[in-house]
Amino acid sequence: MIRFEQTFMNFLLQHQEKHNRTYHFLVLMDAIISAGKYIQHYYLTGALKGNLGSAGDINVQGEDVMRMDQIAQEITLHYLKTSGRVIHAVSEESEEIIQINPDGGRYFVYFDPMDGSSNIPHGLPIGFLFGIAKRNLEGPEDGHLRAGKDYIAAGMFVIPTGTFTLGLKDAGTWQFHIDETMNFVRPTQMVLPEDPKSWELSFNASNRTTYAERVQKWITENESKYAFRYLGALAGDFHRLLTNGGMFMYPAIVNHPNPKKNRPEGKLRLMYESSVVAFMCREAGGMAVSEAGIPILEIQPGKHHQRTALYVGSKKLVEDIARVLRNTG
Ligand code: AHM
Ligand code: MG
Repeated sequence: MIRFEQTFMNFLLQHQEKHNRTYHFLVLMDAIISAGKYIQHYYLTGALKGNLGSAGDINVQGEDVMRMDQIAQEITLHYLKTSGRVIHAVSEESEEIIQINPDGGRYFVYFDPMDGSSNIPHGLPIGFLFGIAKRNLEGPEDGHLRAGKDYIAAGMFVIPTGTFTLGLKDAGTWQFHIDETMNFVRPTQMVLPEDPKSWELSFNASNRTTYAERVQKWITENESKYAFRYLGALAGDFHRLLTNGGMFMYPAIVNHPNPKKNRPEGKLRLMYESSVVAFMCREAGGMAVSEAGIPILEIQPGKHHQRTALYVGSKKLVEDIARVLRNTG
């Protein structure tokens, strides 16, 4: 007997039918899945084709190297356009908001097609992160930039690992694995573990002395309780977190010996990095806050490439550091 696995598309179709939703979201997700698979293919074959170098390099065939992040951007925009469902997109790879289908579209997509770029030359995991919001169907659409709480879904591919994770509004966070036929299959609901024994802490330790004193103090008091892991690609670190629990943080840099290198706003981008993992984390029972200790999902972006500090993970741990950040505990 052949053992068949449920595919992502079948899972989503059932989800849409159960909630009396239209198929527009399926069409959009089909496009995003196609982009994810195509980027995965390019990444896996990249070292041999010479695509993992930096732009300006020449590959072994004597051709100009196209940077992987440019390739991933081109692929994603192609599929978003052909879906016919996207009003406009915001991408880390494009300075401006990208108008796609302002009249007929239904969704806004915020994405980073190649996050964790320092891993690219090594072929190590990177992420394709995306958040989706819907056009205002009741009144006039002002096209404003949405806070994470207004996303209807957010997800990530961990490439080339072959996993795809999607948070659906009020319907959980689900993980899928790529199979031999390049289908994402076997939906598994992700729920952060309550038991701290598997929890891990994840932050760039070399930045540690540049964090606010209260954050440094919190780390000193708490780090010995947990294992430490850091991959340098948010999607990969967050992927571990979803199974093991704990906290990933990219705090504000406020005490750098060279003040020009301070990043009081943090490093990660709100719309297509922090809000994306915060959304998936909420749907898996966790939470995320900013340097001010307020929920990431509540932050209304003022500009599309806005940055924020990020503390995301198991509720108890994030609530604990949030009290410190708000100076209330
Ligand atoms: P990128 O968009 O330039 O790749 O930067 C985002 C990445 C995240 O994936 C990762 O968590 C973080 O930056 C790592 O930064 P650092 O090298 O400063 O630790
Ligand atoms: Mg990025």
